[in-house]
Parts: sequence; C-alpha cells; structure tokens
Amino acid sequence: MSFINYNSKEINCKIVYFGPATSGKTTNLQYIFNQTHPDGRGRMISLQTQSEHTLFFDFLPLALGTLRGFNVRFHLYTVPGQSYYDASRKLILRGVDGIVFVCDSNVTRMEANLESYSALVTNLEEQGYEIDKIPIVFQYNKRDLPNVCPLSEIEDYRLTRS
Ligand SMILES: Nc1nc2c(ncn2[C@@H]2O[C@H](COP(=O)(O)OP(=O)(O)OP(=O)(O)O)[C@@H](O)[C@H]2O)c(=O)[nH]1
Ligand SMILES: [Mg+2]
Repeated sequence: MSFINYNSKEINCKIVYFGPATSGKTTNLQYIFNQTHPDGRGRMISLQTQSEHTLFFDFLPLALGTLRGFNVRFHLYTVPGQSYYDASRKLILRGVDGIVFVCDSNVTRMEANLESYSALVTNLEEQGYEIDKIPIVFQYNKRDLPNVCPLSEIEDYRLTRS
C-alpha cells in the first residue's frame, strides 16, 4: 500500500528491483537517473563492493508531479543479488508497493533466476505479503548478448504467479 501523508500532501510509492546477481538492477536505476530531468529526481545512493556488486541497496527518489494536489513520489530501490545478502533483501522489501523482477536472459542464468524468484516469494511471505497481491513486472534483461534463452522458453519457466 502506498504511503499517503495528508499533512505534507504526499503520496509515496516504493518500487523494488529484485533479481539474481549481475542481472542489471543497478544499471536500471542508473539509466533512469540519467534519463530524468534534474528537477524530478533526488540524489542516487549506491553502495557497492569493489567488484561493482551492490552491497546493501541502491536508492533513487523521483518526483512524478501532482495528483489531486498531492505530490507523487516514487522511491526506487535495488536489492543486492548475491545469494548471501538474504537479510538485506528482506529488509529492503519492507513496505514494498511494486516489484520489477530483473531476469538475466543468458541461458546459463536460468537456475539463478528461478532461485532468486523463489527467494522473493519466501521473503515476501515471511513478512506477511502475498506475491499474487503485489504488482510485479518481469524484465528480460541482457537481450543484446549472444547465448540468450529464447523468450518463449523463459516464459515456460513460469517465473510468474502460481
Ligand atoms: N550487455 C549488457 N550488459 C548489461 C545489461 N544490463 C546490465 N549489464 C551489465 O551487467 C553488469 C552487472 O550489472 P548490475 O546492474 O551491476 O547488476 P546487478 O543486478 O545490480 O548486480 P548485483 O548488485 O550484484 O545484484 C554490469 O557490467 C552492467 O553494465 C544489458 O542489458 N546488456
Ligand atoms: Mg546492483
């Protein structure tokens, strides 16, 4: 549920980019940051390891105009994809309003996509959310590389609602 502050007349929505390590979650936020007018965006915070993996999260606040006099703000977060950061992912999912699941299209990463999706379902359940009740978008990323899994096959993996 988005957070509505009647005093400050703000509607805040939290969107979390989820997916396996190196699928391109941080790259998504960097792209959005670069494509957004400076008036509509805040500072992007990125906490990375030396090898460019996300360490805790990335954060990008966006101002998307007004709706019936309320300022609409989207807070975009990424989780760290490496498997041992499970506790961080759980924390970042708190209060989520929508998810972008970033799949890596490389044929060798299908298992990693499935594992990450299964972790997402578990992380949400542990916090009392149901995956079926949260808006989710699937992004099949890295389509420009050789060795990609055909889209029809990725969809057969049923990384979708049960
Ligand atoms: N060729 C290609 N490279 C991409 C694409 N998206 C991301 N990358 C590259 O993939 C690498 C990993 O991208 P990140 O955005 O850091 O991946 P991440 O999902 O944030 O990874 P973690 O933080 O470890 O979970 C970087 O070198 C990106 O430039 C894409 O669509 N095509
Ligand atoms: Mg990252």
